[in-house]
Amino acid sequence: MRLPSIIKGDITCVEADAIVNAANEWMLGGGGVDGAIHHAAGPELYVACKAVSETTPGIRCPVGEARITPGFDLPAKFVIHTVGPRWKGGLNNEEEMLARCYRNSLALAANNNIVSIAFPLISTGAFAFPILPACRIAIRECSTFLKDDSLPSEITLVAYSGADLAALRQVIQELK
Ligand code: AR6
Repeated sequence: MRLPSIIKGDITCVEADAIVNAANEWMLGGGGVDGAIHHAAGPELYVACKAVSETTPGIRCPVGEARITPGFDLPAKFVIHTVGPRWKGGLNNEEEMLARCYRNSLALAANNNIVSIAFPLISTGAFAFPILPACRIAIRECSTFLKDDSLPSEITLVAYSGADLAALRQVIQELK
């Protein structure tokens, strides 16, 4: 099984073709990694996000889906915005919705001939998804994508904290 690479750091500094943003359905910025990405990309990112068409009033990216914009001032050429589920106890399809974030982001990357992509741990901050199940889903979905020879062929999971890095490493150990 091919596993995604795991690093600790700030995703806004990662030199991949695309980085993924843990956005919200409005896609107009926020806190956490979303705020950091908008800050590093510069104001053009907000303009590009605002130009994304709305599926229903105010909603540019429903939970589990993904949208792409340029990366502007980021080292990454593209930002793929996805919206994770808010954790509400686990009985509201949260696991499947989180899996869809990874799957749809990777499919959108493939459609844009993206070779390298880096993800933060979607939903594990403000949206309160428990860290270990979130890491299991992230690693499983990335590994599934890496099975065939299709793009993207270089997938990195970026842990922001030491605790998140330890959780990712624990899941890798479980798979060995
Ligand atoms: N690089 C990598 N990972 C980061 C960075 C960074 N610079 N900053 C934070 N993280 P969160 P969510 C990690 O809250 O849970 C926003 O307001 C963080 O430690 O950013 O999906 C949006 O607008 C955590 O592990 O995203 C939405 O409203 C992970 O990124 C909402 O929060 C995700 O934490 C989305 O919540």
